[in-house]
Amino acid sequence: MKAAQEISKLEPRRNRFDVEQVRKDFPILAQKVHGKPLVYLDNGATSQKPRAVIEVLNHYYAEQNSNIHRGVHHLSERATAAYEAAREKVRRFVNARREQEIVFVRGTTEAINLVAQSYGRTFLKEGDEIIISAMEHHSNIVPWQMLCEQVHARLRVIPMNHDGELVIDEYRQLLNEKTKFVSVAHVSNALGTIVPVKEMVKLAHERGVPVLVDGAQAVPHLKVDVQDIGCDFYAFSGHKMFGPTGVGILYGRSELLDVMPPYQGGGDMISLVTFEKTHYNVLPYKFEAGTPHIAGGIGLGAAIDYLAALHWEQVSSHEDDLLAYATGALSDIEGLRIIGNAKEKAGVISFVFDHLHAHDVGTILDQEGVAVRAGHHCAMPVMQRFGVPATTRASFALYNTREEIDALVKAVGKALKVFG
Ligand code: C6P
Repeated sequence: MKAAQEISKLEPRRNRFDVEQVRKDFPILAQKVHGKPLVYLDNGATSQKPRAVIEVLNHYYAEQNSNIHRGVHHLSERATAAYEAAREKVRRFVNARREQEIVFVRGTTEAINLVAQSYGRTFLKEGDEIIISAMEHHSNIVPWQMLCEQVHARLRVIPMNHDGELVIDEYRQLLNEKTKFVSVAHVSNALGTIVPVKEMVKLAHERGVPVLVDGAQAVPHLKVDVQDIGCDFYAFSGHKMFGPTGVGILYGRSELLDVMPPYQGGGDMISLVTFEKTHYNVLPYKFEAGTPHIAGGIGLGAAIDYLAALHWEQVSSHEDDLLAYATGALSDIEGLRIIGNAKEKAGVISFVFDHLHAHDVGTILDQEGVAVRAGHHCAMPVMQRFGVPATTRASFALYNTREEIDALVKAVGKALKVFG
């Protein structure tokens, strides 16, 4: 394979996506770390924020700050309108049928816990089975294990092959009359695998089994259409798609949300409270107890506006180019092994060296200004499947460049020199 720098010279960019212009929208990227230009390749953990989002957050606190759904005064009405406008932006972003199907939560983790506790505790019972996959993040394992303990259900796991792809035939075998729920990631955070969720939903629905898709790593990379996927629930976090931390979304089909009890009790999720009985609010407020992350919701709306102004096809082809370029360049390094070689992948590359710990690699990379994640990526079973304690993970976003991948490759070379 050609060296990274050679590929860079030989193959001009295939699209007209102006990445330098995009980079100017993200002020944090201009800084130096340890005297080197920051190369931020830890987007799977959290993405950076465009100025448009930062300004909306500032503006909210400087000009609009007020509680929502409660006040009769001007500021409260403005804050409520901005928050509800953000809900509509999210609805359009994932193509949900109605705003009532968009529940603001803290993030993917809370969304999955909500479904496990509300739907799961109501509709699952002893002997029932829940299917997840071998590539799940802990957030899509532990809530189901907790539910299994509570209702005495059983967790079944779809295996994956050595490339990090789910074995769909095994999934078919696992689906049976005891299956009462399926919950799978759309994109693996540790491997980058894009999972054929539409096909998997179809197979589950043939048996009347509802499906939750964990979209945490999908929304920054793929055009998500919940109606096309056909899933019953779709969970994601704002902070991985250029929005603020502390806010995320649970999309749920209203037919299911309607029959689910609230997850938490408190203000805003009620229509009438007496000491004898409480009547719950309508959707989606039934699931939104307490004062929400108002600025976060509005900021997430701004992140969606930002993405909507870009051409999705160009963003996709830029990210595909980065992934192909990085895969080629890293594969050239002697002793480096990429974990996760699925045919369909989003912008994530996990790699290991047999005699070098991922944390040591990550530390040297940091000295070179290159930010990656090293560890188990909250997906310990994935590490166990591949027999490694940890990987070094580079995860890309739309503002990354081939030059940054060259810097990554150079820094990995330095780590190899340092640790012999
Ligand atoms: N993965 C990573 O570095 P929260 O923390 O709720 O925003 O997202 C949880 C989560 C759920 N599912 C998947 C597939 C994820 O990747 C994550 C978060 C980060 O890979 C932080 S551990």
